[in-house]
This record gives sequence, C-alpha cells and structure tokens, in this order.
Amino acid sequence: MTRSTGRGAGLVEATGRAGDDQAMLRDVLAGLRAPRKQISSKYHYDERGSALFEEITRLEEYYPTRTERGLLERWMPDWVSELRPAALVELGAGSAEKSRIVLDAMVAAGSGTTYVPVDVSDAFLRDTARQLRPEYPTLDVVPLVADISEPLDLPEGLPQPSWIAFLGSTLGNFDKVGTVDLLRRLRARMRTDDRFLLGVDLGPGPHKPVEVIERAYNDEAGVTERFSLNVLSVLNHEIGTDFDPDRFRHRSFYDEEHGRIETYLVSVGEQTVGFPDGSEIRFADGEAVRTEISSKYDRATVDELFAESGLTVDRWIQDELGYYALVLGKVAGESTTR
Ligand code: SAH
Ligand code: AVI
Repeated sequence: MTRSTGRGAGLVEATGRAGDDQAMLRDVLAGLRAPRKQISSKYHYDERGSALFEEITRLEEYYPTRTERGLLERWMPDWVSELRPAALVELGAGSAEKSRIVLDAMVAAGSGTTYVPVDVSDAFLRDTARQLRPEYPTLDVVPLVADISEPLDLPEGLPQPSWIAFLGSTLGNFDKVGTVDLLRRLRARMRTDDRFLLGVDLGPGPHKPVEVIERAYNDEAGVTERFSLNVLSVLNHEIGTDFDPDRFRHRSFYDEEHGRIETYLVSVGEQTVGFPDGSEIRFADGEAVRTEISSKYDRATVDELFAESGLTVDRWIQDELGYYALVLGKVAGESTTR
C-alpha cells in the first residue's frame, strides 16, 4: 500500500490513499462483519476514485458542483473583501477546482498568504498542489495528507483570520456522530475571527423533487456506478482482498427517514470474498453493502449540528431554487478566544 512519508505540513511520497493498511483491514472487516454490511466511503478515493469523482462533477445530472460554484462566484468576492481571510484550510480539497474562486478573492483582496489543502487521496493532492503553486505565486501552498475522520494535525500558528472550508457537501458523507465529532474538533481550533465555510446540498423542496437528487446518483452514463465499484478495487489493491467488481451492482436511492442518499453495492449471486489474513466474508445473492451516505440538509439541521459543536451560523445563502447552500460558521458565544 502507498502511504505518506510523514505527518504535518511537509509530505508526500505516495501514489494512492494515505493510511495504515492494517488499520484499514481491521476497519473493513469490522464493517463487513456487522449485521448490516458497510464499507466507509473514504476508501473510494485512490487516484482513480478521485478522477472518477471529477468526472461525476461534470455530469449534467450532478447539480451540486455547478450550483456551489455559482454561489461561490456570486458571494466570495464580497465575503472575502469584507472579512479578509489570510489562510484557507480546505478539508477534502480534491482538485481544488472551486477553491480557486476563494483563493482568487483572497489574492484580489490582498489578504491571502496561505492555502492548506487537506485530503486522504495523497497522490491526487500532490498533483493539485503542484498545479496550484505556479498559479498562485504569492501564496504558500502547504498540502496536508490526512484522514479528517481522525484527530487532525493542522499546522500550528496559521495566520489570522483563517477560514476552514469544507465544500462539495462532503460533510454529508459522515454519519451524525462523525459529523459532530469533526465539527467539534474544528471548533477547538478556531479563534474568534476565524470562519468555517461549508457547502451543503439541500433536501427535497418545492422546486427540488426527490427525483432530481436520485438522478444525481444514478447517471445515465454509469460514471457513478464505476465510482461506487472502484471501492472494491481499492480494497483489492490496498489490503489484498479478492473482490470481483463485476459481481456487484450499484444501487442509490433517497431515504426519506434519514434525509439522505444511501448507496449500496448489491451482490450478484452468492459469493465468498477472501482476505489476506485468511478471513472470508460471504455474500448472499442480492445482499447489499452500504458504501456511502450523502446527507441532505436544511437550515434547522445545520443550526442543530452547529449548536451541538459550539458553532453558530453567521451567514447562510442558497440558490433561488433551493438546491444548495453556502454557510459561514463561527464560534458560538462570547468566551471563544483561544
Ligand atoms: N472538495 C471537492 C472534492 C469533493 S470529493 C469538491 O467540492 O468537488 C471528496 C474529497 O474528500 C475527495 O478528494 C476525497 O479524497 C476527500 N475525502 C473523503 N474522505 C476523506 C477523509 N476521511 N479524510 C480526508 N479526505 C477525505
Ligand atoms: C464527495 N461527496 C460529497 C459526493 C456525494 O455527493 O456524496 C460523492 C459522490 N458519490 C456519488 N456521487 C458523488
């Protein structure tokens, strides 16, 4: 398995995902031994998974990326020139395609000095940083390979104010416990003037039928299916399982009760998959493994999650059809200066 050469701001000599393969093996086995089989969505992102996600963002059916981009283009010049962030720390940065809108605004405002893209997909992150440096010669681009579901080793002494961005509604891929845990850890790092810039996909509404959401995860060209199945290839390469991706089918649907898309890989026929430690996992015909949740939000849910995490909504804007929202969060209460 590939891995980063160290922790902290300097890095990387790797070609795939960051991490520890023994921990990954234990985690995957635990998920597949649970009464309802599941695999963490963070394992989708080796280089191919990251590239497939990029392809998804260009699909006609996948509205979140272009809607978020429209909101960033409309609001970042104003927000950035007013609040003058010096540093941008971006969680799950990927190709940083939309991040450039924030970075451009920081450069135009003359406030920006530092960009810290954080991602688990280490080779992809390295490419992103390599492309960004000549584009932004006045910024320090300091990539950080890290799994944000674990305690984060963000660089100390970031210039003030710093913004932490989490775009693309990637927060929706975390369950409730993981979400509050992450938000609390971010909150603990934030100072009074720092801000949390969050992009969230919204749930169904008067102008947003459930079908629009479901289509985004069931595109005609089958790119989302390839992205979903790629997680099995990642497991084969990185922990040495013998999944046959041709013997699973992608299934994604909106679950009203939890307000989220749930994505499964469904076993075609009965099969047994081997693990390098000799374990075997059996799949019944039609048995489903959950590989991703993509939660959809409304204002009340974000208010609640922020309140549980010591944050509060400073600004909320959404597109006119109510598809997507950009949220600016800040530390809640008075005694928040570190
Ligand atoms: N922010 C980009 C990319 C979103 S795709 C956008 O809005 O288009 C989700 C990104 O989060 C991927 O680059 C993936 O590698 C990263 N990611 C997913 N789980 C992660 C985790 N646990 N830790 C760090 N990065 C993660
Ligand atoms: C990265 N994340 C927010 C995407 C989502 O919409 O949940 C991943 C994705 N999965 C299928 N399509 C896109």
